[in-house]
Amino acid sequence: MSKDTNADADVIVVGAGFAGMYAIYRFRKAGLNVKVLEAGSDVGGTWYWNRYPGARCDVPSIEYSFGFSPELEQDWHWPEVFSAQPDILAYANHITERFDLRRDIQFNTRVSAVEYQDEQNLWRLTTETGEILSAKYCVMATGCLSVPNRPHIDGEETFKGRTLHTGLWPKEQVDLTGLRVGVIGTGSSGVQAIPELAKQAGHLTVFQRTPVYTVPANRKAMRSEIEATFKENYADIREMQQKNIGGVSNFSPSRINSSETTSSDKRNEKASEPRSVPTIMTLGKKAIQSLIDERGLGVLLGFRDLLTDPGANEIANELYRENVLRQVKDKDTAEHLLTEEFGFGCKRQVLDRDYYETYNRDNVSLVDVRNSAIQCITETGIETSTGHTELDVLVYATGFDAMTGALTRANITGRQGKPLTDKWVSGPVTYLGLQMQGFPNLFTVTGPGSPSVLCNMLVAIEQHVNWIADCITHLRDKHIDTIEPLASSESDWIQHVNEVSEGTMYTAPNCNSWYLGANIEGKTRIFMPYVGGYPRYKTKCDEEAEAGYPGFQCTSS
Ligand code: NA7
Repeated sequence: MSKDTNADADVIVVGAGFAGMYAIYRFRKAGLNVKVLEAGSDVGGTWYWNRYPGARCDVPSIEYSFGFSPELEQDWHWPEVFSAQPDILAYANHITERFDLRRDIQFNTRVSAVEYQDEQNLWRLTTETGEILSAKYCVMATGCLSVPNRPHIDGEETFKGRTLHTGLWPKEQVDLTGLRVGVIGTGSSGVQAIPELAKQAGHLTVFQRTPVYTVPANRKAMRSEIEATFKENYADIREMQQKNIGGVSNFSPSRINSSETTSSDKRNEKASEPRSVPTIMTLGKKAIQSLIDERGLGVLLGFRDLLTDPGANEIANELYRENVLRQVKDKDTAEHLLTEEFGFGCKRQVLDRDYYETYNRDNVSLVDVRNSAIQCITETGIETSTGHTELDVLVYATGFDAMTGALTRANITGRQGKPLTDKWVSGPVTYLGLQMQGFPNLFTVTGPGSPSVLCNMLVAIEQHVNWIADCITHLRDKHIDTIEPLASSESDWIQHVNEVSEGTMYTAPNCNSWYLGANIEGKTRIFMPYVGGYPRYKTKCDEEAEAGYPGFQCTSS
């Protein structure tokens, strides 16, 4: 119960992924009474739902971890450099126990409406079971990749086999031994799942609409001496994250210098160290091929001009194609696994374990649906324009209604009952990805218009939750009833978000990514995350708070 009103809590948070979990910890610290509503039966969000074989994080675990508790940092052990889903979920559960978060979470509770009550200045949330809860502040911690996209395919309801989605993978073991399995989709989820499914299935057929750019992931176990070095330097790592465009320190134990320099000297050195990284254009194709021979295709990602210089991007594409053609034995399959339609950097970079090698297995076949279009799903499989594939199991690895899906589906209405979907009819409009005009005291964590998915999510989450907690504390201290952005702040910000994305590989006309909403039929094509970099973004948020929120309208009774 809220101390100030008859509401059920001071703040209701929707979602108990990492954002909702940290919100409990941080809001409690700010003296707020918090209640979290979560659709799943436990914590973890993305890592709770995405249990498909091969699911893994593409940010090193030392970095993809919370920085708010130095004790937690020291105590937790990551078994691998890039963690698998079970280890990340174990981390989420550990945090939940350690900070006693469960008592403020109501599980198995899906929110069906989020409505602002003008008269009472309260947010009223209705659950699917008809329960009604209210609070002065509402925080949507609903995740960026939390609404699975399952495209409609004619005849899908007739399929007699089992249907699965990577983003809704069952908790219990799925036994595919000896079965004929089909996978639709070759984004990150498909690419991670395909090698694992191939090991289990009798036969695996991959239905690919668009070839992917993927490079081998780092698959090293966490060595104890390396882990110790990371842990000794955690304060520096966190500071470096704050200065990095993607919220990742890229700290390397080999960069630690002699013991003569003080810790703060080292910090300053590292922060200002110029990166003399050679470019694709200066090194040239032959030298880069030698590097690929030595260290794998992933070296291509180390060159910054890959994303900014079309000439460099073209060289990278050529090298990529040549190397994939060498790896995949069947030349026809290899050709189909490659695209010339768009370059590196348009879509989120995928990291894999044995993706291309998997196509050399006898029990794996590729159907390129660009020239063998899916016509329908039948009782026993998939019918394409070139034939029928018999299947026992069909796996949709078809992604998410990203960034806005969870918000537009929550039936949010603001002042005078105005739906958020009306406001966002031409794409999401927010100020800093944190708030929307017309929706007072409603906050979004890692919302569209913030760095979110282009940043280390745990860094982005901590920054947003801290900002929201400080904002609510300010409102309380100053006896302010409502806060929402000025219309001009929103329009200026959205203009800026669009401007910084222009001319990047992300928004090239031939690029159709989920960043642009292009994977969802009928969704407005607009680049949703903020690509101007985390440090620049954080400075802007800090300036707002320090100046007393001049970009927002506040009201007091
Ligand atoms: P993605 O990256 O959106 O990939 C979805 C895949 O599914 C992609 O290959 C799509 O092809 C394919 N797809 C979608 N609809 C269809 C239909 N109707 N027919 C055939 N193929 C289809 O989602 P992921 O889950 O892999 O990854 C999302 C993010 O999660 C990832 O970037 C990481 O950040 C974690 P398309 O390219 O649209 O032609």
